Amino acid sequence: MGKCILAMVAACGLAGAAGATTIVREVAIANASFEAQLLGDGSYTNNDITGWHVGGGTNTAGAQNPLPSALPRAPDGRNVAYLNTFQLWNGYTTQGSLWQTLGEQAEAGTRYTLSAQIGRRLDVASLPDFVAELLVDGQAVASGTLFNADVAHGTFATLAFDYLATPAAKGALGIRFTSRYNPVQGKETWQATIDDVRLTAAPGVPEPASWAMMVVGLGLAGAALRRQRAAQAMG
Ligand SMILES: [Ca+2]
Repeated sequence: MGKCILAMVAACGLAGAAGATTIVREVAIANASFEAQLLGDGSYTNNDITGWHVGGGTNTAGAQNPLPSALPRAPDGRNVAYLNTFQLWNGYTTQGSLWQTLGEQAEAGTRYTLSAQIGRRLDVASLPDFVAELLVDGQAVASGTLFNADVAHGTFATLAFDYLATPAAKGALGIRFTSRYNPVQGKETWQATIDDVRLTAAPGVPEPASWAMMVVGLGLAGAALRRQRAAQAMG
């Protein structure tokens, strides 16, 4: 009897999960495709991207409209953002960052997925080490990266990672990209380009581990029921 109940409930539960309508929605990001500034072919801004905070020093981050000799085409629109790393004549190293706080609070139980197109220029040696982070109240709660080998010269590749918000995550959502100087690059400029940043939110579904716990729990309940019946039969 216990086994029948267990099988029935587990089947219903799984069917419910599979049949549930998952509502995925976009969380608004200001200037997510970096098109807000009108830039001529090959031109760029220096530490100035509408809707984003930019840091790191001269020529380390900005918006640009790349020439075909740098990148064949932006994945979305004409402009992308760039993050540089390089070493100055005096040995001082620079790395760029751009970030923004979103107008939405983190909600426990929601699964957030951050994605972006990451480009590697034709005329720049390598993609710098960089990290993309999802922030809650200014603190990184999840992060992702792509390495040089992940992005062919002159192309873009998709970076995506997700985060299931915990009840402890309280505060406004935010996004940050930071490039990191790697000593092997010496004095060369390395550059990552970014386009089409997206953040989606969807109701979290139980992880496989949660299903396993539920099934174990039902099994224990079934065993207790069997013991109870056995005791009644004997009495
Ligand atoms: Ca764009």
